[in-house]
Amino acid sequence: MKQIFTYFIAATLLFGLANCDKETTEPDPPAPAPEKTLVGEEFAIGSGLKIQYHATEDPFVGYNKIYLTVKDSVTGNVVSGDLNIMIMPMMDMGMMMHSCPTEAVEYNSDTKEFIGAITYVMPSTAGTWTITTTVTDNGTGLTGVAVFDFEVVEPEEVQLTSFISDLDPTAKFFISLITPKDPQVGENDFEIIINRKASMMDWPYEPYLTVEIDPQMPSMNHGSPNNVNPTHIGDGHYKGVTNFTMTGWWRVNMVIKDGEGNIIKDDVYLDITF
Ligand SMILES: [Cu+2]
Repeated sequence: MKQIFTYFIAATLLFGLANCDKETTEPDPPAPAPEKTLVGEEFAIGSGLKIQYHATEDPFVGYNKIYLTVKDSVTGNVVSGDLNIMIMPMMDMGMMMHSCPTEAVEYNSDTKEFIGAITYVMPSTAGTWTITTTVTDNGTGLTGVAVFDFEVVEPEEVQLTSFISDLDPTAKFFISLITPKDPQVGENDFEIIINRKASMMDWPYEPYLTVEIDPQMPSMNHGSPNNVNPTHIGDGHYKGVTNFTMTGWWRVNMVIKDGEGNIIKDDVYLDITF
């Protein structure tokens, strides 16, 4: 009898612990993915296809993730076949034309979308943006070109900053904010992409830099502990952690060093207010 009772106690304890464990490890529900809206829809002349350009925000100066859906221009059915898509943004400023940084479009078989990125470097108030999208259907061998033109706006809070190297007046860099987009009090993933303007048409990403961050609240004259300097994670993306200890206006100050550790700029920043 005593033995059975002991088992009973043990079972109760185990059950209790298991229950307790279950309660405390229940994960927070994931934040809902931002809603995507249709930015534009154009026929890819010559291919029998049309392309829809979706984004979670209206096109803005900064790093824009883009989601392209390809449809049969007659039936309207989503085409998920073997396609290649190239994007070429161009800004016509009257006296001159230039492109901007892009990320190669890749197919996501789960969502049947072609996902890439464009970093618009200027708003449409300075000229006209056109995004030439070339789609090749590897099945039929047909190629078509769709041209998008829409407004690119300056966001309320700057998402892209540029600077010229203190060591090389010909080297111009662009830093774009990727996250946080929806900052919270506490530690936030801080991700940026850095590109160099090699020419009007060539804007490669920069993988060899060192970035040191120092978030400050200028209005209250304090910083925060436990920040992690962003390090290169691939394709010019640098990821670290910013700790925002309260809501308000934060200035993430950055010191940028070259591959040898020489400071190329020590007064760059991105403001994040929430
Ligand atoms: Cu321009």
